[in-house]
Amino acid sequence: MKILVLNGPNLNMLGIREPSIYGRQDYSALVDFVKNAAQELSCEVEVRQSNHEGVLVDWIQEAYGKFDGIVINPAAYTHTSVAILDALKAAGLPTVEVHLSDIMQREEFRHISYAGMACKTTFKGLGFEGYSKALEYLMLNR
Ligand code: CA2
Repeated sequence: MKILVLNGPNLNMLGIREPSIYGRQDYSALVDFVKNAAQELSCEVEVRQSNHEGVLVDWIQEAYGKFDGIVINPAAYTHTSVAILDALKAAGLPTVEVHLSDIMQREEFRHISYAGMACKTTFKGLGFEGYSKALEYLMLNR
């Protein structure tokens, strides 16, 4: 099973500010964590990050026929992007949404997730662990 892991804007800044919300570890630690989790689950992963909505849309479209599933943390685009929602629907791959923080316990504008409407489930508020849970979910529900 080959899974595309996508991370949205500012996640490359992890560990630099707001450690009380996102933790102290940086983005490269997140990539290492996801790769280790994939190895333990015997699945293949490709991990990408972009600050640009259109790039994320392109990657989702291109995943069709190349990957068996998507794990996505769309970051701030979660709450704004109908384009990412439409791309996920168009690609039609099993997709799981992840958020490091619990978006439902934060500001009201973070309570809506457009991307989540095309996802099988969401793991939120579990930090890095949410990504391993998402990979596991895709492996068990393929
Ligand atoms: O909790 C999550 O994973 C989020 O997707 C993270 C996004 C936020 O906009 C979502 O509402 C929830 C933010 C990504 C990282 O933002 C940083 C901000 C300051 C310092 C470092 C990263």
